[in-house]
Order: sequence, then C-alpha cells, then structure tokens
Amino acid sequence: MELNTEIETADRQQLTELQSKRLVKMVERIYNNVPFYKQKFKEKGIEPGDIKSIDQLKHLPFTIKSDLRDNYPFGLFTVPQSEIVRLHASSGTTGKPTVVGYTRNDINTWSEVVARSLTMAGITKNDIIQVAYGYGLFTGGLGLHYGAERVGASIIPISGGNTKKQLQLMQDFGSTAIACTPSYAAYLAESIIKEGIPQEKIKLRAGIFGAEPWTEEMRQQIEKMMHIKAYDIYGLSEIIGPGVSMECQHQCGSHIFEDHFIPEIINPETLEVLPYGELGELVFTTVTKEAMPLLRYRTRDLTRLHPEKCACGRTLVRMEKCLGRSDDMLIIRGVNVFPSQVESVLLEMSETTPHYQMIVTRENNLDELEIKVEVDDQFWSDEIKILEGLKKRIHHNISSVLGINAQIKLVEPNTIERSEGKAKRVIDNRKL
Ligand code: DLL
Repeated sequence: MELNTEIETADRQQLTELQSKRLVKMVERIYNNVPFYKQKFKEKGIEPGDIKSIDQLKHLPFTIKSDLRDNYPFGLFTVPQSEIVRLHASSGTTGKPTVVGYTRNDINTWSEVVARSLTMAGITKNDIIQVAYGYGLFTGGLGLHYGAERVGASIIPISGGNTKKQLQLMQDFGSTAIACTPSYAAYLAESIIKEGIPQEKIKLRAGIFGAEPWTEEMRQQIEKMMHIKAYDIYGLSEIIGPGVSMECQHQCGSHIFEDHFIPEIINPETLEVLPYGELGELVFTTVTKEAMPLLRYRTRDLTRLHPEKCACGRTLVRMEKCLGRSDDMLIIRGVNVFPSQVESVLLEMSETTPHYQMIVTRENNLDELEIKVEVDDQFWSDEIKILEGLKKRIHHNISSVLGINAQIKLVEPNTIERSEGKAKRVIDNRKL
C-alpha cells in the first residue's frame, strides 16, 4: 500500500522543495480557473510567475470563510461539475452552508491522509473500527470510512447516535477502535459504566477523537474510563475534512501532513506571520487539492507549531492541541475566556463530570457568566451543606483560572444534554 510515509521522515529541504513545486502548480491552477483568485492577485499586483517557492507564500492573499459563502455554491471550484465526484457541506451558524467539492483524485488524497492518520495511531487491517462520526454532509463519517478502508481495517459504519446499539455492536463485533467526537466518547464511556458492561467484554484499545476542541484532562479521563489510548485527529472541511493532522503514539502534538497542507501561524489582528512556537491563528494552503484548492485559508483555530523532530522519527511539523477557535473565545467583561479553561478545571476535580455549559448574559451593560456543572453520581448529595462546599471550591478554582467571577450552578447527574456530534458548550444570550 502506497501511503507516502517516507515523506513523513524526510528532511526539511526535501519537503520544502516538494511543497514549492506543488505550490507553483497550485497557484497557476487557481489563477487560471477561479475568477475570485485572479481578481485577488490583480489587487495585490502579483502574477502566478512571481511565485517560485514557499518563501513567497507570505505575499499571497488570504481566504476566509465568507469568501466561500460569497462564491456559493461552486464558485471556487477549478474544475467543471463533471469532474466532481463528491460534495460535502458544513452548516454555519448563519445563512448558507459552506460547500466543498472533491475530484476523484481528491478523494484519493483524502483517503491517503486519513489512512496515514490511522496508521499513526497503530490501526492496521487487523482492527475493527467503529466509525461513530456522523455520515452525511459532515466530513467526519465518510472521511474516516475511506481512510479505514484504505488501511484495510473492518469498518462498522454505524454513524453517530443510538448509544445502545453502539454499545451492543462494540461488544458483539469486538470493536478494537472507535472514531467519534471526544464529547460523545465521554458519553459512551459513561454509558458503559452505567450499563454495568464488564470490562472484558470491551475490546477497544484506541480512540480517534476530534472535530471539536478537547483538553488534556478530558483525554486522561476518557483513557481511564475506557481503558484505551485516545488520539487527537484534526481537520476541517474547507481543507479536506479529518486528516489534516494527527497525533502519533507520543501524543505530543498533531503531525500536519505538510506534503499536502502548508501551515502558517499568523497574528489574527496584524495578519503578520509568526515564528514557530508562538500562539496565533492557524492558516493552511492546500497544494494538492484539485477541485477546491485554497490559498492561505484562515481557520480561526488558535494554536502553536513546533518543528522539532518527534520521538517517533517524523519530521512533519506538529501543532499543539487547539486552544479553541477565536470565534469560540468569549470576551466577558473584557477578559478572554475559552471553554477549554473551564473544562480543565472541572476535570481536575473528581466530583464533576466532563459535561458543562457556559451561559453568558448581559444585564445593565454588565456581562454575567453562569457555568452549569454536572456533579458526578457518586458525589451528588441531598445535603445542602456538602453541595455548597463543592460549589465554593469550584467557584474558587474557576475564578482563579479565568480571572473573572463566574456563577456556578450545580446540576444533578445526567441532566446536561449529551451530544452525539460536536458538543455545544456555550450559550451566549448577549445581543452583541
Ligand atoms: O470537524 C472535520 C473532522 C471530522 C475533524 C472528524 C476530525 C474528526 P468541520 O465540521 O469543518 O470539520 O469543523 C472544523 O472543527 O476548524 C476546528 O475548530 C474544529 N476541530 C476539528 N478537529 C479538531 C480537533 C471537521 N482535533 C473545525 N481539536 C476546525 C480541536 C477541532 N478542534
């Protein structure tokens, strides 16, 4: 099986040469086929011939999500519809969905990067993988499916939801790996325990979790509850879907498949490119995509990049776990707050569960943050004094991490709605 794994340990010069060669071709392709990009190049006074290597990437225009909407549905495609073999779309909070298209070669590239991701997590043809990401317009289900097929694993294409059936097939078919969002994994783990399923009936050893931000504490909790190793897989529909980057056994950041996607970190305000190690917005340029290549796509995801060779031998740049999206970031009374900060605090305490919700309101021009925290079954008590004590401690821990005062509301076990896909952690009721 040609999985292009040599490139994962190539030296930087070899990789840069490959990226430059591919970028030159990609730039020509979008300039000649996408009026939107031709216009952008004209505005910047650049011609495709000016771009000779990735050193010049910084001179090229950015692409943002609204550019996809403005060219809805197929305006950024470089090929006629007859060459498109698949369409996916992600629903935004407002208006039209973001549409992406794939040629046959794109599906091939996508399968390759997901297969390489699964290989990083040690998945082989001997595994039985339960794909519990949603199948459909969302890229999670079909993305994992094609990659797992490429690896040769046995796939259970169960899609998201229907938790009882997930648990039944997991036992009956002997799933050794599961792919779903980390919040759904936490729910499945909880359900296994609640249903009293004996540990020996569960054969899982690896989880391929992504599609939403999750903390290191959440990883440890899922690993402990499910007795598995939990790997982080990252991606976004606009770039290809899952398989833009993936963690290896060493779990020290996700390796970006740089032979297909060139990463940059920028300061989201000044748009200047930041050096390795600095926190900023992740930007990707696709260099092999045919149907809808994107130039310097601003993901809104905040992270850092690290170029040092990994203990696994891979030289691909690693990205840290995403801190969150810049658009998930709440600004409460002027202070930047991420749901991941709340999650870390709650999971460090044994009395609370990974299920929480942040509700923001504004009264008399003052922002208020309420955090609904679900108490673990074992620690729920009818004694007000006990719960008051717990609430005080949570309040103290959260306030010291966030730097603002939040109202804590303790809620009974199993009362916060569980998600089968991406969890909704924040409800912002302010009319901003
Ligand atoms: O979520 C693709 C995917 C499917 C990735 C299955 C991994 C597994 P979108 O629906 O377009 O695509 O959402 C992309 O989700 O910009 C991030 O904000 C977030 N995201 C995805 N993976 C991770 C991750 C898929 N591992 C958006 N950690 C991205 C943190 C993630 N955030």
